[in-house]
Amino acid sequence: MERRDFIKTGLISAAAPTLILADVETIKRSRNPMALSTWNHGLKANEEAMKLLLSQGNALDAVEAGVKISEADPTIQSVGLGGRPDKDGHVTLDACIMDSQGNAGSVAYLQDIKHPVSVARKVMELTDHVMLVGQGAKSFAITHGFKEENLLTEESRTAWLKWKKKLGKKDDLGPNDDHDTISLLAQDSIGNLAGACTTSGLAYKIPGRVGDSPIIGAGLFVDNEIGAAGATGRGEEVIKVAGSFLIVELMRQGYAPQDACKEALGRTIGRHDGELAFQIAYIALRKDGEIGAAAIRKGFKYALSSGNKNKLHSVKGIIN
Ligand code: SD4
Repeated sequence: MERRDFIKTGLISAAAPTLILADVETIKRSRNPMALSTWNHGLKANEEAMKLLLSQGNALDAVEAGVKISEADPTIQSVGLGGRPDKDGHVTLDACIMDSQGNAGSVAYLQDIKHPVSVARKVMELTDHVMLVGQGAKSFAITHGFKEENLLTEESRTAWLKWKKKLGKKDDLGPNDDHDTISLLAQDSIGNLAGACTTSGLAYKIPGRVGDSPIIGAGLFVDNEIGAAGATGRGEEVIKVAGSFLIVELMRQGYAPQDACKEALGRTIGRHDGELAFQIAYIALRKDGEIGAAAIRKGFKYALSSGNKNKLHSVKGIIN
């Protein structure tokens, strides 16, 4: 039973049973499946997600299958295999997933497992926890059949070694503007929403650092009544405003998805005087299919797919 059905049933069942039926019908009525994701590689992820969505697959399977394409691609250096490592050369991955029932699973600081999003899904479905980190997450993954493998490709290793050579004694972080985290939001043919977010985090981060991507409400949030939102960019700043949750709540209050994304960015911009040296971008998908996307700085792109269309769109930055 949908949460909304339950609420409706609880509130008005005695008075107006026909209304309840009508409402269930509205929820179940068929919709145009859609996939919305961050960055250029979102196109391929959407394509995979849409294969499922267009054959009556559910949104949860679609978002998982979609982002797994990015996780498995060694040329995408901010997600999964081939991700840029931390300061010490270790690839550490963060991911989360949410379904239409408000269930959530997440892993952080996971090493040597190519598909953190699938481990996150297992956490959601097989445990009563939401988040596993580090060695615990890895042991859990191995117990559930995930293969241990080296995720540091030669290309990422060479780039890391080059970065290390240039590193000054006081530097703690590497480049922070090289973002490509994938957040993917989808709606299936019965109107249900789901989302996934997966990343190797900031390049050359301090070992142990976890960003927004595996944090429910920061990197991703889904409320099947209202909509879904996902983030990419400087995770610390997304966490501080609970960015994705904020966007869904703003949509609940009546903000259009686009305005909700901008307002969430405004909260961050408002915390900083003058020049912002980092990027954050959000995407949002409202229950009725309207979407929004906004970024602090220029350069952000999102991929939107519905029907047989799958297109990349550029977003103007709010401050440049
Ligand atoms: C993080 N949000 O770990 C991620 C970084 C990112 O593409 O988006 N990279 O903070």
